[in-house]
Amino acid sequence: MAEKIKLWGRANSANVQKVVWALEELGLAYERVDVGGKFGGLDNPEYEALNPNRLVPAFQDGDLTMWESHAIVRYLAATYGEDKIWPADPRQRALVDQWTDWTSSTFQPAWLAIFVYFVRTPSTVHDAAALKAIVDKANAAFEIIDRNLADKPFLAGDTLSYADIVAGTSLYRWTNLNIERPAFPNVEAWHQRLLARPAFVKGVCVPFADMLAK
Ligand SMILES: N[C@@H](CCC(=O)N[C@@H](CS)C(=O)NCC(=O)O)C(=O)O
Repeated sequence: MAEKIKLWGRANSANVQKVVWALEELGLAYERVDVGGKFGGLDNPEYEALNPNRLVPAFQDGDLTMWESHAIVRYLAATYGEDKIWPADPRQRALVDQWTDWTSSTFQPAWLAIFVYFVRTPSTVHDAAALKAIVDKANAAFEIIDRNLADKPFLAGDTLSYADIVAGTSLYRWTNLNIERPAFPNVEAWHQRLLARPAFVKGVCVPFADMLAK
């Protein structure tokens, strides 16, 4: 029998959450091992052999060992997705890749900067102007998503793709942090659509209060 898929990484890591969501979405059996954050373990030579960056996630499927969350999600989509989260049509696939690459280059750095601010900065020393500058940058990226979703339910079209998985992981934290959020009705409708999916709720809606600076 094939070895079970093994995912290394704490459940409250955004990049691990993408992989959990994809695994759940595809109904795959897997084992997740808590490493990173308060669990430590990333500096062990055994872990470094799985991910030389000493970051989570790391991933194993049989004799395949790999890292980089988006590449892992793409692998799962290609191997087990059939036509589910990995469109076969090259033109549709191009749009999925576009939103996925944009998430890496632009969107994730923008929204994660807000989270990192709350992780590193105790509320007693919050600098309103500095926080606003970070939040404005993230909101500009959310606005691009909002405009895109004006005429479609998911980022690349009519059905959920792995682009929704890598970008939608932002929504739980973004909506649960104490920040000013302009009304983005299409983002909100997308969020509600994702909340109806048990795989999103299990993978992404993971409490994070204990990660924030007091
Ligand atoms: N580009 C990498 C980034 C990985 C990354 O930055 N992981 C963070 C958590 S989201 C990490 O390992 N932090 C150290 C820790 O958890 O202890 C990916 O997408 O897999």
